[in-house]
Amino acid sequence: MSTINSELQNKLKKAAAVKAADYVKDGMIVGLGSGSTVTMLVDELGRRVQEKGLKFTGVSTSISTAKQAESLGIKIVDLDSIDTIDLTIDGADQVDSDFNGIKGGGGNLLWEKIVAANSKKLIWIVDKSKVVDRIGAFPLAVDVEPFGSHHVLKKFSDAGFNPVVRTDKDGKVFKTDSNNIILDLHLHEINNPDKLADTLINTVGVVEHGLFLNAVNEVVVGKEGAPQILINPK
Ligand code: ABF
Repeated sequence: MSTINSELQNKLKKAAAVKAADYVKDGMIVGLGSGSTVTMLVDELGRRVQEKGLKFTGVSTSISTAKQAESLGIKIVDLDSIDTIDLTIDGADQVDSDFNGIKGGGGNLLWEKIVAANSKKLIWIVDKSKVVDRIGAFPLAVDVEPFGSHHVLKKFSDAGFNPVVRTDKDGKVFKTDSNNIILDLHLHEINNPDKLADTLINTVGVVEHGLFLNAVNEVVVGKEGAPQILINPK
């Protein structure tokens, strides 16, 4: 994983976000992801709503994205009020050459996966540092029901997943928008993501995990020069 300074990273995130905004057309229902890159996307979409009269409906993957979008004049509706989402644009923590990704650094992976599962097309916007040969160096977030979560923690620890209960900046246990907790697995590398995904989702008490396997259709990569569009052939 390449490391870049935060100033350059933000520049590259913004370039990817602005490029992805071009995919949003009048009348679309658009899933809006979470994280700092999507925050830049929503800012750009808000500008186009206000200055160019862009008209679309948003479905948010987090309370914070919904608040930001509505403050910019973007209409947000509940996922259950629509049949399907035309396009979802979200961020990612890592994505590899098999179009497998790790998401959940922001703790919104459950709603992100639900929105993605109800979308005709899924696009991720990342800076070049997120593109890796093999996912796993970024801690893998697992969304866990609080009731009995210590038993899940022990199971993961016994399995060698090095689980850590996520805490917030005040040292309190982090709670998701669904009031669940997050266990971050420090795996360093993931040799068989499909097998790991099966193990995690079949662990009683796990609600969802941050492995998004072969789910994304396109990845817009902010890099020096024009953003690169990676298209998943599968
Ligand atoms: C979100 O985007 C999360 O799934 C992921 O952790 C985050 C990436 O954050 P950022 O864009 O701030 O790097 O969808």
